[in-house]
Amino acid sequence: MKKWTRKWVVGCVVPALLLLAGCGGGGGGGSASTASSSAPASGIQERTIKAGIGLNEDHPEGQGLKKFAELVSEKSGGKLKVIPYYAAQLGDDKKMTEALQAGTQEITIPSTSPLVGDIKEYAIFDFPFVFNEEKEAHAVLDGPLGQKLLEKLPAHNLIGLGYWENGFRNLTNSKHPVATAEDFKGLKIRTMQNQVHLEAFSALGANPSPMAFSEVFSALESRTVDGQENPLATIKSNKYNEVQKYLSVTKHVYTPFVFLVGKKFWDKLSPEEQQILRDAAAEAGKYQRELNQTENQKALDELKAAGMEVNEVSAEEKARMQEIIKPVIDKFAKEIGEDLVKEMYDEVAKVRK
Ligand code: TK8
Repeated sequence: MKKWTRKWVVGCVVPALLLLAGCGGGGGGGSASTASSSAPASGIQERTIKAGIGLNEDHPEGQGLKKFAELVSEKSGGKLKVIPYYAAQLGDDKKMTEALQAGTQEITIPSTSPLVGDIKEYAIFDFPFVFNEEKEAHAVLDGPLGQKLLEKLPAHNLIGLGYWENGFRNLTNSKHPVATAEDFKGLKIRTMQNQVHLEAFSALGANPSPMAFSEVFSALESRTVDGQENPLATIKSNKYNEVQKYLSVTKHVYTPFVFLVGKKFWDKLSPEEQQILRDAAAEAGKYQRELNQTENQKALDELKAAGMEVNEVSAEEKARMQEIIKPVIDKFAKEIGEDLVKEMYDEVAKVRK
């Protein structure tokens, strides 16, 4: 009895606002005992939220995360404190996602590509040459298909609050410009840990080597691999120009970021707290995408100025690359579900009309 009283005092009387919000309801002590173990009915508690990403603070993803932290603080009257960790300080995409599932980290914003081992449907965003412009990708991600994929996440102990942007990926390497399908031959290219990327680069005759993101710079520097592929702002932010000579504007695939919250943590939040995180992720995401597009445009000139040799890739050559990769894509489309793949192409066609 004594114990129960102490718990009640700590849980309800001390945070006076919570007394009204979470523990009120006329004398039944029941709601007090649920406050620490499961979702409170309402109210905002003091919480510290660890949010880690793979990219640097100066990258649009880092700036978006910073904005998210500010918005959450604002909306919660300073009670919810998001602590951002940049540059894979807490680990790479896969490791941080596992930490969310285990409940030892609250938020991460990884590329969808390394999640495909768990959630195979995300592989549709690894198909090369599906999107030509950002707005086509956004239509798919923000529409019913993107939503459907977010709904797969809770079964994996994750909650998805929407998609941020890494963007169109381009190839860099230390050997020669890549302008034709044949130019891939023999190049040792670091890819994300993703089967579609692996098989697509193999089909082009390259020698792909899957690797976590934080290992890429030193692998390029030591020439363990010849090249890598990432969006321009990411190439710039991670200073790959210091260890790579050639930048080929392949725009071969658009890969998104997915905003993830650990379900174990999410289930402890009140509906008000959940709404704050939802709203802040959407608002900061809009800001992040806009900034990302500006940065991607600026980065090309900056990388040239930094000494990279840049070449464009013609539409004809891209079509040839697409043709070579087609058997790989057909195979994965079967595995993922051809309806889902068709839904994606239909949505893109709608935007193009
Ligand atoms: C950052 C990664 C990265 C991705 C990669 O955490 O691994 O190449 O493009 O941006 O998600």
